[in-house]
Amino acid sequence: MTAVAIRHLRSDAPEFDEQLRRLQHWSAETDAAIEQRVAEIVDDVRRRGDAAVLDYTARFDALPAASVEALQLTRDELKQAFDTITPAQRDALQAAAARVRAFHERQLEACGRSWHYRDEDGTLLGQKVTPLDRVGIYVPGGKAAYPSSVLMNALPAQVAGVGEIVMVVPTPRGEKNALVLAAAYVAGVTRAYTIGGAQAVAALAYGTAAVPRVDKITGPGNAYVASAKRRVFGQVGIDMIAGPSEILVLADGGTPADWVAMDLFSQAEHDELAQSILLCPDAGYIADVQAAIDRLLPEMPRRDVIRASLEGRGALVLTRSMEEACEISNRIAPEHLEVSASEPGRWEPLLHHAGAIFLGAYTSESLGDYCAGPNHVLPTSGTARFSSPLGVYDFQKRSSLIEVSEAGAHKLGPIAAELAYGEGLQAHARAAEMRLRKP
Ligand code: HSO
Ligand code: ZN
Repeated sequence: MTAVAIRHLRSDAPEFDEQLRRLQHWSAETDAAIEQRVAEIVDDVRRRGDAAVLDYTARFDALPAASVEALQLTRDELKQAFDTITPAQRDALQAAAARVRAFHERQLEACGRSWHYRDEDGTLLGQKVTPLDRVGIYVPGGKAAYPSSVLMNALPAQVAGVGEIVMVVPTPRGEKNALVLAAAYVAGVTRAYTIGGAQAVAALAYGTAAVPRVDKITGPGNAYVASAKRRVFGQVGIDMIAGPSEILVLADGGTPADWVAMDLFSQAEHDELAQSILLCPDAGYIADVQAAIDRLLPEMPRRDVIRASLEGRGALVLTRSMEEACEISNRIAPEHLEVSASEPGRWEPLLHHAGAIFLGAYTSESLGDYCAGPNHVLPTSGTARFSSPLGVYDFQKRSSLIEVSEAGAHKLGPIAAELAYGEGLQAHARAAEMRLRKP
């Protein structure tokens, strides 16, 4: 097997900035034909409801059914799937779920609670936090059907107190993925449908006789699903639209090179378009990682995907220093950032943009994907500059609370009236002024 032709870059090269810019670029699979097709499907489901869902499910998933109800799975059926998987799988799912749940319960306490205060006039001001009534979770079929993603989407919704969690999962020819259904059981999914694609997104967004209308749709999907989510946004909330997975490893040269090579593989194996980057100030160590990559790759069942990803979008970058590596990492704003260094706490304060930061040689990104506790649904493609991991807060909304006392009305009335007259809005002004007098 030939050596992996991953790029070797140096941050002191004059062309480095341009190389970095090109590395970050990738083009989403959006084309006008997909957009057009999705628009037709969404409209059709909106108009014809279940009949349209049945037509597309028969056509695209080779899954004919007499009714959409017949494609529904109840909690009992999810439980049956849970009972068919191995005891080791059951234990692992439950252990992962317990840790992910515990983490999100902390998140609820830290930033998901209602609050209020009273000002000096006794006026109450605050924020009331309410869970969404009903959410839809899209789970892809085929090669990207990850039970771990079922946990990561459903558990924060459950912890937030969402009333009903509805899962859709395309199930070609009716061949169910027992691990996905078992994860749904463990994570508190209320009901599931074996439907997928744009038709499932539309059914959740608008509701049909059989599928209840939800308030928000989360979860990854292919180009059709992403396009459908964009199209129904506004009718319902959506989460982010995720790009290919990314890992950036910032290494000081002290971690075994095999560990770092395998961490780079672990995101590369997701997708040919996934991105794995190493930043390191030690040229000798970079050579060790290249050697480890070449030695380990032949052992990997997904070596073709890994090679395509590393050669297409990967890079081993020699930096002038760890400080500079941190600065470059901030420019990239990766989804996953590993600080594989002996003193990770020294570098962490310099790191401002990343979906998740993994500190120290023992913290493999893969532990975060499954069971450390934090969510693995993270901002990609540099969007960590302005967005956050999926969390309890994505399944809540806030209402402002205002209760003005009589003294408060006396203080605020003249201010509001002055501004209202300035805007030419008499009713606003008078509503405030009327409260300056006793009724
Ligand atoms: N690393 C992926 C999530 C995942 N990994 C699921 C394994 N299974 C998100 O970027
Ligand atoms: Zn992963």
